[in-house]
Amino acid sequence: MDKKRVFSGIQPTGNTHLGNYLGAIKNWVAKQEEKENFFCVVDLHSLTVPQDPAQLRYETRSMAAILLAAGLDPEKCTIFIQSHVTAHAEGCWLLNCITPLGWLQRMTQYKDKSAKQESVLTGLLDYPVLMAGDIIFYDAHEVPVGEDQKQHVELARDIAQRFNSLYEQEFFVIPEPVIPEVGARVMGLDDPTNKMSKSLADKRGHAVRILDEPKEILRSFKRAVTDSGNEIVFSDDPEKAGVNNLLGIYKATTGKSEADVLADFADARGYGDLKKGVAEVVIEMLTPIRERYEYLMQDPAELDRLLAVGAEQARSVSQPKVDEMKQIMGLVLPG
Ligand code: AQP
Repeated sequence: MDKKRVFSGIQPTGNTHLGNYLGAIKNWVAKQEEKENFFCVVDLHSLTVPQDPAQLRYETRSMAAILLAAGLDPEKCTIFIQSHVTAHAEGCWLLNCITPLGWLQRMTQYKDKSAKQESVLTGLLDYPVLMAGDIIFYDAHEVPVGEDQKQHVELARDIAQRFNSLYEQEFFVIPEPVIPEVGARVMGLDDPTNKMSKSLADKRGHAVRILDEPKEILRSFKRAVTDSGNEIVFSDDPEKAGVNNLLGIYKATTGKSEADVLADFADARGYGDLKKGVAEVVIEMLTPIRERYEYLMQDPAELDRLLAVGAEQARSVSQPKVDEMKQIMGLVLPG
């Protein structure tokens, strides 16, 4: 392997938002030349909370179209749907059998999400093991994710190390999380103390979605929570979390330095100008993606063809790895 291998995934749960784009997708696209990349629409992960089957089918194709529209090129990277490659679910069982339950019960996302649900599915607890397999069955060195997924990648490292140590061999590559310097944690526009989240994206004013029309994007930014002052500065002060979030979005969108960002708003007459300025650069960034997305969605057969090619490429890497793992663990492979 000359190039470093990269694996990352995104759930087809709809409402893909600016946080998903700036924290993950934008960086996947930017680095696709440098590394050997596997990008996965993780539909099995979506099943950890109840889904409407027809909606999930639609969102899965839609997510693939968003990735292509954002600039992922199937000639340069492998794009596929998780459930099309059965090694993920098969290998997950094997990893379940070496992962202590306590490791999963400690996961912050599990604690947060399960606390909000009356009936918690086993899959929600097991989600990080499936995710560990997604990564390590590809011998991925790097996992580009937003800040919220760092703990899960660390767990993937622990699981890989445990397997290597139990079976006394360097079988799995130990992956590293790669967190972007800017955009790693885009906060909700209505509540800048909590991250922008798909499950809240239907709430008025919470998120900007990748597929929102310009008018809607402007409206969402105009509603963004700020503070009672008028100072446009980057700041850790919780009081200024709203302004800090808006400046962070502007910085991640334009790629400018903090000094240049502040210079752009030096003549602003208040937060109204800040919100308008941020909306403008975000609209400019997202409009071509939405237009390409609409074009791609007109030809589902071509999308399915590209995804079938991706699944074949992914299978050729992960299935032999899982087969080898089975053999190491004492299972007899068929004839
Ligand atoms: N607010 C965010 N800022 C930066 N990065 C983010 N990501 C998610 N939210 C933010 C990153 O997006 C990638 C794909 O996300 P996912 O679909 O696997 O994760 P998710 O956690 O289900 O997405 P949400 O929006 O957080 O949905 P909820 O919380 O409603 O389930 C990942 O790399 C993630 O880090």
